Amino acid sequence: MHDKQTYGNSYDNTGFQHDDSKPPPYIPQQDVYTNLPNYVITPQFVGSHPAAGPGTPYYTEQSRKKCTLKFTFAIVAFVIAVLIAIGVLVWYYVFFRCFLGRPCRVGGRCLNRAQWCDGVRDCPDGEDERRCFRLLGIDSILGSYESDRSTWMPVCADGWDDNYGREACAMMGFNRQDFVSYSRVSAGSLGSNGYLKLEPGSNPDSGLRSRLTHSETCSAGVVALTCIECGQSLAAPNTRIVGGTEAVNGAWPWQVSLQISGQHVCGGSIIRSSWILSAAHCFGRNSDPARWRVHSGDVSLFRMNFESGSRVSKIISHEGYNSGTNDNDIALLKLTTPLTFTDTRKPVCLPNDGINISPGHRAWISGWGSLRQSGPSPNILNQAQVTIYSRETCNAPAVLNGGVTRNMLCAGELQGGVDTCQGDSGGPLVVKEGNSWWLAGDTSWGIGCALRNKPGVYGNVTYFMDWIAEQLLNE
Ligand code: 4AZ
Repeated sequence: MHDKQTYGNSYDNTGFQHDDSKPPPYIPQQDVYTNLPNYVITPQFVGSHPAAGPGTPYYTEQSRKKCTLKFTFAIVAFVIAVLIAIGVLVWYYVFFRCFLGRPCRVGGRCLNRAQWCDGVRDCPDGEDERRCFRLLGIDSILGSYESDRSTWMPVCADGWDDNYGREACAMMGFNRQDFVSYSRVSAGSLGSNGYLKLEPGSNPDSGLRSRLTHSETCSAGVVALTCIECGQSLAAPNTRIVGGTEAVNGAWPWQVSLQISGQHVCGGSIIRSSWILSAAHCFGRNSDPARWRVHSGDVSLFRMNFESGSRVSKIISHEGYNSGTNDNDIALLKLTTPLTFTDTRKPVCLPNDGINISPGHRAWISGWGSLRQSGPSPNILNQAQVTIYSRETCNAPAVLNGGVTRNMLCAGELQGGVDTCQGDSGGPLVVKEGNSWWLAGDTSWGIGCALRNKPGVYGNVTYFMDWIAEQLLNE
């Protein structure tokens, strides 16, 4: 965590090619093959024309016809090859792999859209009935995917109870034991296209999704769910602080220290009692779960290291992580034994759809990373407030020069002086919306630390929500 402005050397950004390093554009030569006068000698005939004898011209009417024929044949062959390639691609994506959405084939054909989230398991692994529920906005309103209309709709609270709530939460990858409660709230504009409502008298043994049918009206408000108590801080600062300051216990209770042989290596965030979210690049060289310990529940590394920490049973790095570009820099750690939550050890909320993480929004970063580039690291957790910038701002040539992809989020202070640094990686970037703190990013990369015009880059957690749900559901 940086608390001071430094103007050290910066790394070259290799994620972008200047135009002048690209090959020049292809400029077609006009009429190279057509309209050739008879006496022009084309290279393939020089000295090798079979009809050419002493005193005879190299180029004859016959050879000109032959040449045109060859050329026509080449064009036809090329067009056929392109058509075959297009045909293979269409077959591969439409019928074999399924181009969009839930990739599953039934009877050799890609599953029809109307069969997603219709309550019937069509795919062998039930892929078509996964990700059919999600939470919307700061109220965590339950939404379900309506395949007939290809849209998400709020669930009406008519006939709802806690057991349905628990089931919906479990289908989104939450633990049933973590379920807190459901409440009824006003749908507002969310209900403008109608609702999904429990059908009275539907078979209680069939899946929840198959019991929901479309309805234009809803008399009891819509369902809001607290699937886990999350994002509650005892002592988060509420004043603006420039540069880093020391955090107090309970301010960021989701912050963990990921260690190897008693040494802090990376940060991470508690998202469930058995799951830590961190950055994939932390595990490039150290992918063996047995080497890692997860320390939590205190701002002091020294005090935490009196205890042995939690063991890790599995490390899931994003399969699309690219160490060259830092694309998809996210990982999940499964703990051998679930954590017991306390005032200083609690999960952060994962971002619901519709949580405001837009440019200009203020966010907080925390970590035990170095206090300046190549500088010392603190024993006490540091915290700082940063501004979220748009991808356009960050991708400007003078800033991060095109290195920020859709699955990254960029935040800091353009004037420099506040930033994450080495050792903060994997740790949280959080925003407060409503009464809760939401995990917007995981610390990923940057050019130096706290340099002017070099904000830090974070994994965009919202972008990875489907990936996260998939990993939690698979376990
Ligand atoms: C690092 O080396 C690192 N300024 C993390 C974040 C930033 C720079 C470096 C962002 O882990």
